[in-house]
Amino acid sequence: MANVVIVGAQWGDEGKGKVVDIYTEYADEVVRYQGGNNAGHTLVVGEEKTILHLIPSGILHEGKRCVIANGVVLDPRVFLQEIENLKKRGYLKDDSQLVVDGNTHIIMPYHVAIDKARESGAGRKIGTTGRGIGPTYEDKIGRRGIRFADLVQPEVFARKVREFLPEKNFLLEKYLGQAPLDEQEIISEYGGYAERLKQYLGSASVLLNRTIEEGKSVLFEGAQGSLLDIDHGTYPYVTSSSTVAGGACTGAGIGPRLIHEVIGISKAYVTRVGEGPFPSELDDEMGDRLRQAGQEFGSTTGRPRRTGWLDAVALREAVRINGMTGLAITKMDVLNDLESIKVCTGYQYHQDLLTDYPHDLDVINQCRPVYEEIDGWCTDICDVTRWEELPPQAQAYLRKIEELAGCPVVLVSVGPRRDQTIQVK
Ligand code: 2SA
Ligand code: GDP
Ligand code: MG
Repeated sequence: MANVVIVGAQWGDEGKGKVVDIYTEYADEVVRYQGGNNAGHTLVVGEEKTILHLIPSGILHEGKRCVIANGVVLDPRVFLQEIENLKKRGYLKDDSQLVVDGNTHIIMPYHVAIDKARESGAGRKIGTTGRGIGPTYEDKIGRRGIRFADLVQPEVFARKVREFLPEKNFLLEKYLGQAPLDEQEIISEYGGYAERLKQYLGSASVLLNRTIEEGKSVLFEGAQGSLLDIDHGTYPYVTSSSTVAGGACTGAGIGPRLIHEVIGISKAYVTRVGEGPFPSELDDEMGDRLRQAGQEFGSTTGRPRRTGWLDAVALREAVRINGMTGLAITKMDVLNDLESIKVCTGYQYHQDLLTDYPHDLDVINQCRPVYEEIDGWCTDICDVTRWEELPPQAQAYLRKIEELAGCPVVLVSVGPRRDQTIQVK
């Protein structure tokens, strides 16, 4: 019985949805503990593709309880839409399969409006998904948030909207040049959700700790990636939550002693969407080639993702800040046609060779990647299911990643489907 945290080891979109789906088979419960519908987790079962933004990826497995824990920020419109879409397709037959913690903060229409206005204004852009994530976490930390338990009590909800909206409208109107939002419209629209949503109210901490005490297993599904973490990422070009494994404890109300494994997901190359430093970025034909071969477009916004070679400096950082016990390397098949592959082993900063990730933006922006070149395999590996069947060059690349990252590779993914997976013994 192991409780496993799955985290993105890069800047998101590493294939967490696929890997969580595989690990769910061994878990009794699956939990989202941070982020919101900025996430886009893709699962491919047979020929059917599902993209989940908010509901844990375990929902495709009947009988596995899925918990949206306190660390998440939840947009009720998106939540209801996702529930409806799942039900239409025959999933979530039993509503008790889904639980939302009462302390989960609600993404309000003003959060979305503020996020979008800031991103379209003259100031610094982060390249957010425009889903209101940052402004919602700001209000959580500023102690003026509205939580799921408030939302399902219409009077409490209305009181809080009346209390908080004037300040938001002042910001929207006077500073961001946007139309103010109507108090009554928000109260009646969201008030209408209470009836449909209250059945999902529960306590993540109580449920998860009970499940673990019963000897069952819990899987924690991280969203975004380690280098987008609010504390440890490439600040300020980060998301507003704790994306690292430690976030599972505060974000779900469990103690650190209960976590047994931390699996980091990394692509065999790197992508990033949004602004911010990316030392091994390929702004050339090779970058385009990776984007096309890997179909690197945002699962939530459709934005083209920036692409580059695997960055072992950033990966080592991710291994350390998460205390990773294993790495899953995805999208190996995307490199099938390449005669040679580069991996960034250090950064040249003036006279110095840096091997630890620098957190000063001025320093990162002046770093030049130092590469080691490795032979490609020039073979289609999409149907390989055993380590021994991988071409020697692919094995050597994976061993090189292990050595540079300082963490064993436990799983290799060679395509989007469940069966395109190699367990490494
Ligand atoms: P936000 O919206 O406040 O969280 O944006 C802040 C930064 O975090 C990045 N971010 C992401 N990066 C990769 N993937 C994400 N999810 C979607 C996907 C993204 C999409 O699965 O493809 O569809 O565009 C995600 N969510 C947030 C974001 O790009 C900013 O850099
Ligand atoms: P997540 O946010 O980490 O869950 O990742 P996304 O779902 O945003 O993006 C990963 C994309 O890669 C999805 O379209 C997956 O179906 C796809 N994918 C996952 N693993 C593999 C793989 O090994 N090979 C290929 N070609 N695609 C993969
Ligand atoms: Mg994604």
